[in-house]
Amino acid sequence: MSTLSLTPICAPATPLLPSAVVVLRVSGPDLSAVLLPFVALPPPRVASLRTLCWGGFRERALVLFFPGPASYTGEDVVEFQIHGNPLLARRLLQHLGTLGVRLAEPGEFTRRALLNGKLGLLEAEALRDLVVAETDAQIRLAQARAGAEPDWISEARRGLAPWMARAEAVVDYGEEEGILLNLKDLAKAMEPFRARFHVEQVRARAARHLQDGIRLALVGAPNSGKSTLFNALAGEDRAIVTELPGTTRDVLEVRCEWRGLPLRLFDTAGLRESEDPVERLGVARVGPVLEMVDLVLHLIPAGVETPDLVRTMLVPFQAKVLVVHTFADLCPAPGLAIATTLGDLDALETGLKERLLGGLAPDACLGALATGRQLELLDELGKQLDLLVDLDAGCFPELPASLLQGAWGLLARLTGEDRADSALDALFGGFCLGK
Ligand SMILES: Nc1nc2c(ncn2[C@@H]2O[C@H](COP(=O)(O)OP(=O)(O)O)[C@@H](O)[C@H]2O)c(=O)[nH]1
Ligand SMILES: [Mg+2]
Repeated sequence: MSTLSLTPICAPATPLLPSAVVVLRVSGPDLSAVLLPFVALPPPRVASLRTLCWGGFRERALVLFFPGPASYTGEDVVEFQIHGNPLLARRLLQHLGTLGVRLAEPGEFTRRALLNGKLGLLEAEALRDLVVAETDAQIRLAQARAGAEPDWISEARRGLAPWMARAEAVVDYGEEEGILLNLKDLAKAMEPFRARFHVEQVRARAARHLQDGIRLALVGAPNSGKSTLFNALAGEDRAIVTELPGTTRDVLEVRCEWRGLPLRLFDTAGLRESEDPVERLGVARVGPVLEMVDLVLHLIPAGVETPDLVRTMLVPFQAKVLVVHTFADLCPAPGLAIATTLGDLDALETGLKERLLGGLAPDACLGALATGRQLELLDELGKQLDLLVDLDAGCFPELPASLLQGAWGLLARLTGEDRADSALDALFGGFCLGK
């Protein structure tokens, strides 16, 4: 493994807050020489006490040295564990600057690890999600993705390679050599991969909802039970509930986990024509919420007609509307019906899981792809394979060759082997400093 020779970088690996210990991390080539004027590095991987002297400070610190390539970044890595004073930490970082060690950009340690082949793009994306996970399930999902590349990706690569070679040979020498590509055999060979990609698409959609959290808007006419449901799902009394219509006038937001679903809930003002300027402002705020959420729960009290205003407002969002009949304790209702004040919300749980997780149990999503980038590429792969399996017998030989190449390229983009800077920039922009 060859490491790229880059400027040494440093960053706090722990938050800079008054605390027991702050860890500062340095990565770069040949750190023994770079840091020599400041500290004699201890033997590899042995935590050792050193007295660090600079700028009038005398700090007893624990120092760890991980020589490259057996380190997180693949370069030499040094960790300083100092007393948890944020100012002291900043002063030490400044001092490292005088030794030619610059402050790292967000995610730069992991970026170097990736460039040095210590981890793949899928793994790096999983690490980012692990760091920001807010629920147990999100941590488990991110951890399951942080291991080796999924089997089905390597299997698809192995399966595609010989066909790609054959299809290209047909394009290059087909006529002279009389080589032909049997499209039926090709379709037969591709079918298992196509089937697997489609399974992975379903799993990835569900995993993405679980990993990112689900943005859910509660919408409907006044007094349809929105705020009551909001409080019930959040497990706390956040929104004011009254029998008076028009109580909720602003958008309320809460993050919670409800029956295993990580939710970001939005309670909204009841939709109706109103003379009250404050209520009108509240209604005007519903539109942008409808735009940004993953799913809209349209609450309709059982046995009550939906007002035209509500119907009209929801038309552009039909694809993400789920109708929920409320007050099922007072009146029988068709379809998804709940009685919030009685705590009867089972139908909602089933409906949400069916709609958002495709009926999969959260554990069935472990190890699935889960980011928007991954999902987009997976959808493209699915389409590419659909085309390959359905090729017309009379098609030009260039077509299967280019479809196979396309699929191959998509797999490379998925795992980051194409080293596209745009994907890396997007990813590491979302990292924290020192990771
Ligand atoms: N019986 C019954 N009453 C409910 C139910 N959901 C809400 N309510 C009551 O209906 C009234 C209006 O509810 P609220 O949540 O403020 O409606 P919103 O205007 O849509 O936010 C309150 O008095 C609630 O206690 C339900 O499922 N059954
Ligand atoms: Mg309300």
